[in-house]
Amino acid sequence: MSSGFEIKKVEAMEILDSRGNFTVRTFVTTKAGIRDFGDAPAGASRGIREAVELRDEDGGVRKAVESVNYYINYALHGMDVRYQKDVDLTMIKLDGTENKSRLGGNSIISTSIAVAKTAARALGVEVFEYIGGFRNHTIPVPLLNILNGGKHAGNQLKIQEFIVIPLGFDSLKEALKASTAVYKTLKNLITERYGKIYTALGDEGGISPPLSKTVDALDFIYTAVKNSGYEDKIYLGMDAAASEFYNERENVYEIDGSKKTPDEMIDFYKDLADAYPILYLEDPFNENDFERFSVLQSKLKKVIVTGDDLYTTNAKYLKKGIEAKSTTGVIVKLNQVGTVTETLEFFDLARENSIKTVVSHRSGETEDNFIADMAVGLNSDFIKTGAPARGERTSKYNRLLEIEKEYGFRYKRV
Ligand code: 2PG
Ligand code: MG
Repeated sequence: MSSGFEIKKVEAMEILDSRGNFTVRTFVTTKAGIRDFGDAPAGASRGIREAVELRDEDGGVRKAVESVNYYINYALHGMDVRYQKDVDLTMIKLDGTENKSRLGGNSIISTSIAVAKTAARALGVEVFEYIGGFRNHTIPVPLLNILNGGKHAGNQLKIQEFIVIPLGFDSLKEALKASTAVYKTLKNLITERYGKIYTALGDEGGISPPLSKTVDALDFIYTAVKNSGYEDKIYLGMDAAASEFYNERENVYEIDGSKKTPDEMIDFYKDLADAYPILYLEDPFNENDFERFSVLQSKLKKVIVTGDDLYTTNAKYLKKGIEAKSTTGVIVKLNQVGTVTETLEFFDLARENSIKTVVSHRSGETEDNFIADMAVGLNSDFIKTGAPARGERTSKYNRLLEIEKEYGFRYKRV
């Protein structure tokens, strides 16, 4: 008997991402004619254990589109969109590789997201409700990357992201009001010192001034926080993305004009955490050094040391991190592992172990706001989705504002 929830067609196309690269958008249509889409985002500072993004020689994603249109479309035909796990396992099996390199992580994740959104639409519920079920819903605290360095910028800063964290507000709207005030104050401070040209926006909407030292960036941001009057409510964070400046041959980190041993890096972070109200530190070491993460976490008890490239949203590696007590936070990125089902498994494992969750965008994004619904649905602690600027970032913030206004969920306390 046909229920109408069965998949009639899975079809992909090439669309543009926020860096002007092509990426995959996949549409799923049910027999009842319900249709929705999912997009594959793209990282620049990728972890070595991530699902493989299938790319053509000329940078396009036609091969990935073909994966969807032929193999995936055929394999999922007639399956029920409400059976997300079956759908995802079918794609995993069809791919047959450890890192989804045959069909492509981008083909699989865009389909997986499209299936989830189509199921919600077919059931007539919001995407966050569909994902969350009985979980409490709250609006996650945003980690706003307002100053860019590393691979996302053209300056000399080695740390990739300088983040502000608005805590203790009554709503996301209030939190964003305060954060945008800091963002604008920071822009003014940079304009005064270096000129307006350096307030042009980087990949994630942060500014990228001509700074070269980590403390200088923190100084500017902290001054902006104080000048805006939010010293008691806005904290700081960083994503070092340290694999990008790790020199494996010499086992040193090349940062701030010097070479630092892993032990010296521990002191480096400790000094920064003593000098500034740092609450969050992502990927402070290279992606294989589970032990150093845990040494740092044990020394900086108040800081949420967080694994991104360390885990690549893969439960297998998180288990290792839990054993080593590597971090008290995890980044959750759908396209790192490649399916919604595996992402949820990873999320639940983190939750069961009282690890803070950060649902995250990629530096290359589209206007798809699925992660906003996912963060609310899963009751995530944080969402990391860039500066409060550029459409592909604001689409997530605006969806959160819409959910907050419409449903009145409370702003997360962490
Ligand atoms: C990160 C991400 C997103 P990318 O390292 O956390 O901010 O960057 O998407 O380039 O890996
Ligand atoms: Mg990161």
